[in-house]
Amino acid sequence: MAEETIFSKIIRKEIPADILYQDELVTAFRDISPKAPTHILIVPNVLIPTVNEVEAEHEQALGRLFTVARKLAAEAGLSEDGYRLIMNCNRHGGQEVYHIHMHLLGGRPLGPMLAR
Ligand code: DGP
Repeated sequence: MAEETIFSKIIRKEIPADILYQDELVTAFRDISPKAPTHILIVPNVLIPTVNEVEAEHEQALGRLFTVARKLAAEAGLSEDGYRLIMNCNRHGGQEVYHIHMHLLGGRPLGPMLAR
């Protein structure tokens, strides 16, 4: 069994977070340390530690990440100018919380995808 992270507690509303959306598959809440005017995390409710543990049974929840990202981006007024979706994996990817999550970033030009 994978070890739970702070995100499981946020999903269960055991600790506070600015939750913008929740359904039976995913939860979206504002990042505690925003890197852009809009910085939202969209997470599957089921604990999947990294993309390396993704299985076919997760496809519905992981697809929902995108429909919720599209909806929240539109609500934040980001659709036309654009935004960035990021999912980090393990050390080289810069993953800090081992419960996979999609970052939705926008509200300013975000610059090149990667710093050298
Ligand atoms: P990553 O590096 O991809 O694992 O991103 C983890 C993100 O999670 C990072 O941007 C900060 C955010 N984060 C960490 N702990 C908390 C928390 O307790 N609450 C919220 N809202 N965000 C958190």
